Amino acid sequence: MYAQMVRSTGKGITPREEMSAQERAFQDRVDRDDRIEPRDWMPEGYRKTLIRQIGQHAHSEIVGQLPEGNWITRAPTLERKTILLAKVQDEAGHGLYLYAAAETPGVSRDEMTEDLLSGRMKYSSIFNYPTLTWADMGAVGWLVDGAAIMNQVPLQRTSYGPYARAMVRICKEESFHQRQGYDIMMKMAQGSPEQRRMAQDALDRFWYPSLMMFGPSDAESVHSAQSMAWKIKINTNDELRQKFVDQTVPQAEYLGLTVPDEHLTWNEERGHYDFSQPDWNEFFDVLKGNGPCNTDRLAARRKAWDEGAWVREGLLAHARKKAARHTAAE
Ligand code: BYC
Repeated sequence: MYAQMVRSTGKGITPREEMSAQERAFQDRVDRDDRIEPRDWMPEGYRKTLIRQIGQHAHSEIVGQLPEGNWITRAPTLERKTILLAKVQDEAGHGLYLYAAAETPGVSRDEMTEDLLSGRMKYSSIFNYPTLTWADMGAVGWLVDGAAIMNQVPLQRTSYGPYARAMVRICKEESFHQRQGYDIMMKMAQGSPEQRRMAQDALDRFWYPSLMMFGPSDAESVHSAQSMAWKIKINTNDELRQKFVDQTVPQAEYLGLTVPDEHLTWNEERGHYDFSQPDWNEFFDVLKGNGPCNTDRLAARRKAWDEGAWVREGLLAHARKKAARHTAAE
């Protein structure tokens, strides 16, 4: 019932010789790094990919508030509470910019929400994991926002203008989020033995789900080739995952914590860390709706949607009255 349905239909790139003249001219614009704007002609596949990716991203920001919202009333100090509150509010703002960007290629926010609630649209797998202790607020900021930034900084150069522009502010705010998470981890890692244990436990539980955020391996990624040709995606899933591991392992070492991967080693020849892949069966299972929190997350979104119905109806009634008054005055 709460499945985030796996309905990938990507089939790789349309070869240039099979493109219409209009599609070729569009691809040339993308290749020249022109920005595509909402009123420009675009292939139907490009439009659909934008709605899928930006919409999924918007849903992730909104659902992403839930695991952290859980800790606002439980934050250990007033200062931590205000910081966390500000972060969660930022995520709401990100959701709003992204819904606005996703609407520009021609879908309404209501339709996207209905698609989320019916399981036709996804949100990031990471938010189907619970936040069990205060250290999880550190791990979420450090690892989850860290992974989000790794993915989103290149998206500032994505070919679609409204998406690229939304990313600029989002990335600035995500960078603050990541630092606040790392700051919590530092305090915990330098704290009592119990606090250190909590910090290690949070890293143990969030490490592999964070690696999953970048999506399936390149060999399994159905959309990467076409999305990269259109510059909706700038890097492959595996490239970003590797960059994330390379950046994060020294940060864990600085904290004195151990990344839960016995195969993690620096590969001098490649100039990168070798690391274990996440359990991809678990990833696809979470996408199908079977993660620990899928049911709760969608139930919370459905409740908010249902309880907000009177606001939407009131706004629509007001807009109709205003339009009627305007017409009568003319
Ligand atoms: N979770 O062909 P692929 C955040 C789906 S959180 C769920 O590689 P694509 C935040 C994928 O949609 C991050 N589903 O797909 C942080 C596709 O299924 P559909 C949100 C996933 O799109 C802190 C299928 O698997 N960021 O910002 O080329 C607090 C095959 O995958 C996931 C974004 O959304 C996943 N992890 O690449 C609050 C960034 N991975 O759609 C908020 C923008 C894959 O065909 N998005 N799938 O049914 C992207 O960069 C890309 O969409 C992805 C996936 C890298 C996520």
